[in-house]
Amino acid sequence: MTDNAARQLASDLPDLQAHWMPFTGNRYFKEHPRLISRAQGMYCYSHDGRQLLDAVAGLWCCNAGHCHPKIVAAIQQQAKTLDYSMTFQLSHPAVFEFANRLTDLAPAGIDYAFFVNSGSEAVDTALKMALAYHHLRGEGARTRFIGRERGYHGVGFGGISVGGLSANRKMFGAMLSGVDHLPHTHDLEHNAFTRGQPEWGIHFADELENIIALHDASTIAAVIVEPIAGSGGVLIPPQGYLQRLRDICDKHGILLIFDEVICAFGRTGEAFAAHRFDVTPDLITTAKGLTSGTVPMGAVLAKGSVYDTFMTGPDGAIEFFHGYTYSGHPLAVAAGLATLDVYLQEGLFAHARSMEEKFAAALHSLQGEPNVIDVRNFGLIGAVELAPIEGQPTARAMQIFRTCYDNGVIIRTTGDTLAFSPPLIIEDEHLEKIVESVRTALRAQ
Ligand code: PXG
Repeated sequence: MTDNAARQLASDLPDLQAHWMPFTGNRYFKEHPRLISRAQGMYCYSHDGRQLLDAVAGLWCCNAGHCHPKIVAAIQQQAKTLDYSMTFQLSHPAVFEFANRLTDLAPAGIDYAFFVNSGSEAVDTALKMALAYHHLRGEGARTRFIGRERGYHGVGFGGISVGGLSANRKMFGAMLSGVDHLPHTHDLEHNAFTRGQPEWGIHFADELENIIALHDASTIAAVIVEPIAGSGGVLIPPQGYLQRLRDICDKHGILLIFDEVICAFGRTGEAFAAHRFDVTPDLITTAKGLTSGTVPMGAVLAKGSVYDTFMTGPDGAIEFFHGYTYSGHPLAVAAGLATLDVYLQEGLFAHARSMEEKFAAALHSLQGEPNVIDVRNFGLIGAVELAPIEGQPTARAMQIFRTCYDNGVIIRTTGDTLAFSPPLIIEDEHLEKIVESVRTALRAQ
């Protein structure tokens, strides 16, 4: 038995050794484990009996709150009715219903849903759709993608290639070739402590014209951006920025992909950020809130004009050579249908919208606390950026994360930014507890 195993047995923990944890400092974690054993509504409960208010909805995903009884019941029922059905050349009824319901909810013109199992798969699928779309239209030279600095699009080779976070890219070789990046839109000098969308910064979109001029539009397949960049630090698009990207893409025949893995399903107070910003892309990637985080699932939602381009060729021919064993898995579909019911029947998108001002006011009340250099917000997504400790980037935010955890609140950090994306069921008392816990942690530094 390892030392760890002995210690864990003594404290009723499992042996932590064999699990290679994702995006985690494994050695630190295994010395300082934090395990969540159950969750309900706004709260998680740790292995050692703490009640923890969840200010990040799991990992930006449990939008309906944890263990919602209707979603739980739907999953239980499905598990004993149909565990699995092939979805290649055979299928099951509910997946069609889910696609219809989702596309009804999506912006006008987005009429088709392709199911996958995660955000990363959604991104790779959308990139492949874009390449194939141009190929089918006789423009096979359009093979380049334009992503954005500080963008996060998951961890597949496509996603890290168009993504703009150096740590996620630097050890993984050449990735996809032919990718360029827009500049990110974060500028503290002009926009620090802005509530909602900054007025300054639309010109960042014009950089797309320069990139197009460099490579020529005839070589570019698609531009992919998160409407609000999440993992890269919660970067809110300047006013008019997304529309400008749309206009430039239209002018040059380039597809626009919105990666709404975080932004969809009420995060901005609407079903999709595309609604809230009133800009319709050609493809939307989504996941997370699609099933409120309960069963892994993602989707690519496509404009009719994209789908129609594929619907050619001989009768019976497969139009898109792509799909996953678990595309449209019955359990995920059941969870997704129940999740949509909960969102709509309980008015959670409208509730999120109604909490937006209070959420903004609460976060912005942290302006002036020690080392706070920016606060930004949109919908129920927010960030507090901290001045890094010299020579120790990320350490200050991690310290605040740990103090908040010890005080019963789970927040998320990205770099030296604290990120907030609470379940949409949040009420005043939760908001107050989150902000006071962060305030206390900031003052205790
Ligand atoms: N696109 C976006 C915009 C995302 O936020 C993905 C794609 C990938 O989804 P999957 O399901 O493959 O993880 C994401 C995921 C964080 C964090 O701490 C965020 C994500 C994943 C892990 C950590 O900010 N977002």
